Amino acid sequence: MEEKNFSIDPTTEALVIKAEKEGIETLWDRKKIMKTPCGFGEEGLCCRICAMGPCRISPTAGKGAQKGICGATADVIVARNLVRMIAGGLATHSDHGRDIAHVLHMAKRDGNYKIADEKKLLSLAKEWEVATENRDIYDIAHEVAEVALNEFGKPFGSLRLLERVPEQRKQVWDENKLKPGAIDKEIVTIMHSTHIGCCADAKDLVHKGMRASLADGWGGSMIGTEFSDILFGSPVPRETEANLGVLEEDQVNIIVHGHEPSLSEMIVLAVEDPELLQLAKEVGAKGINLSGMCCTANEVTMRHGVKIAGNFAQQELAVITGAVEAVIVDVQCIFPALSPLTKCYHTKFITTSPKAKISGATHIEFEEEKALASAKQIVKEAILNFKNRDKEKVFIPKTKSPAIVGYSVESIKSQLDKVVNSHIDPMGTLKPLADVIKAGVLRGAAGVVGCNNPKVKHDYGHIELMKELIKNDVIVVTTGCAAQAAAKAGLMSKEARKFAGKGLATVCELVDIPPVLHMGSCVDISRILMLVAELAEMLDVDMSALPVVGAAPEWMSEKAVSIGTYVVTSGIDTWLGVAPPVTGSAAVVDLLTNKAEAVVGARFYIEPDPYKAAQQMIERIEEKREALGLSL
Ligand code: NFS
Ligand code: SF4
Repeated sequence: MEEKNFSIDPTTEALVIKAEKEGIETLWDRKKIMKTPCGFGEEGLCCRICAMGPCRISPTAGKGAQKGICGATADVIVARNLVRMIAGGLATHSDHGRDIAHVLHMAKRDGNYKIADEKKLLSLAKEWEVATENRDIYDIAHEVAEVALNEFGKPFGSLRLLERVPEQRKQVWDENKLKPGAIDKEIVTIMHSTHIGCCADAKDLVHKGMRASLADGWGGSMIGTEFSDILFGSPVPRETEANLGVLEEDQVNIIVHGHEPSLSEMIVLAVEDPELLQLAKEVGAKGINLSGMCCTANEVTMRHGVKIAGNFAQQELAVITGAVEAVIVDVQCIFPALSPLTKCYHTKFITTSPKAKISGATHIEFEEEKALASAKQIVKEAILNFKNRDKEKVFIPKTKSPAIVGYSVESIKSQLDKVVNSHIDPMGTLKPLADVIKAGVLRGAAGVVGCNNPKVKHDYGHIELMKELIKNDVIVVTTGCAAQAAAKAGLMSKEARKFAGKGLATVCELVDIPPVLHMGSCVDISRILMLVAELAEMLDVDMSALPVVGAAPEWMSEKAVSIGTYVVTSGIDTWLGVAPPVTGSAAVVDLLTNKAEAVVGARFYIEPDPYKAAQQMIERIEEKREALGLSL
């Protein structure tokens, strides 16, 4: 058998071998069949925007087609394709935010959805000037939800959450006309401007993309995070376990996969239902074992400690264990491949969102008004499926790692309170973090986020980069599938201090945190933005001056393009481990990896080697420290 070399995760290799024996394909097989990706597409040089085309521009200057039939140049085609990716990512994240706002809008004291964090709701009400005196908390919630829902389509003005941005950054955006309007409008503007015969200026297109991206990070995503916290509670540190070894041989295994916590929160409640537990016993199972994949896993692990089955590249492998009774999905990052795959096993593949029906799956529409009843029905299906499990086909790898998750900005502050002398310093701030950065005990901070992508060895990009950074006293915060990679690799356990440099290890000891902090799902990168914003205010500098960097070593989705862009536009340098499809235009590459810095104080770096990327990130951090006059 040929040697497997596409993952550093031992469960992945073991299950791919099982799949091969059973004649089952995985993403790596399909990748092989795909052979080399289309060169035009890879460089962003293929345009399918109108039916005169498709047009493809020769990547060699002076040879072959240099323009589309309409005359669009490589620069224009590449820029249009790129900003359409941003619009796609922005649409996805912000539609998630909107859905959660709708859930808050229908929250009721005696309903399925209640308010879990009143304090956060009241502070948001104050921020948005919603009256709170002598009002029922649910009335306040509904009005706050309405205000949020209006952010998507308001005809005038910029987004309310931009008020959270430090003054210096606001000025940068004002001066460069980067403040986004209504969230939906930003998406529509991109779709309009990239229509045949509309905007044909690469620089202006990229500018539109940057502006729109801010409506993701400081708009839709932030609404998603805030409202999820209000409804389901702001995360606090808690213990969990990660990797496919969390599946249990003698229990009904249910996996929630997708993104919006409105579904998974109800499943969390449903699996604790005494009647359903009884039913599980009746079918011969010892219990119901819930675990998660992708961002849904992040949402429920942050708030309930639900175990993490794996990240994006492992979704098929979970089914291949033969031990999963149901994979319950809502939206985003769900392989259509799960549909035929689950048919080879006994696994029920249940779609729940009208936005994501998948042919071959069982669709049980999740009706928010009767959320818990819908969730119970879905769980019941899974339990009844236990009897169909073929014991001969079951193989659950033993591998799993303990992890501490749940680092919202609030919980990071309360951890930091452990080292505050309350007679001198205020409690509940980031000051201790700012102090150790100033003193050089920590050199800086890095956000390592994003997906898995078979162009990179599974989890290798994330883990090697994180290890290099923490070894060099750079604290790492993470979300999404990168966070799950870290949890699986043991970087979120207290023992992981042994991988940290002396300074970081000391901080971890004193503050009682792991060196890599799980901050949630991808919409929760808004938490990272708030963390950086508050740190900038604390040090009274612009966000771009901080010794803070970002990276997406294994990114693949349009959402990631939008994220990377809003992170850079927010003044934070960002390293990509996979090149985006822009290399067909030297001008666009120059805008992103060079010229952006003069405008927003940050730029993209493309570096597939995690060691080199770490080195560059550390150098950049040291440059920023020097410019700030911080201790060397
Ligand atoms: Ni983020 Fe979450 Fe994972 Fe990538 Fe997909 S789950 S929103 S897009 S693959 S990190
Ligand atoms: Fe070709 Fe222009 Fe149509 Fe694109 S918009 S397909 S470049 S003619």
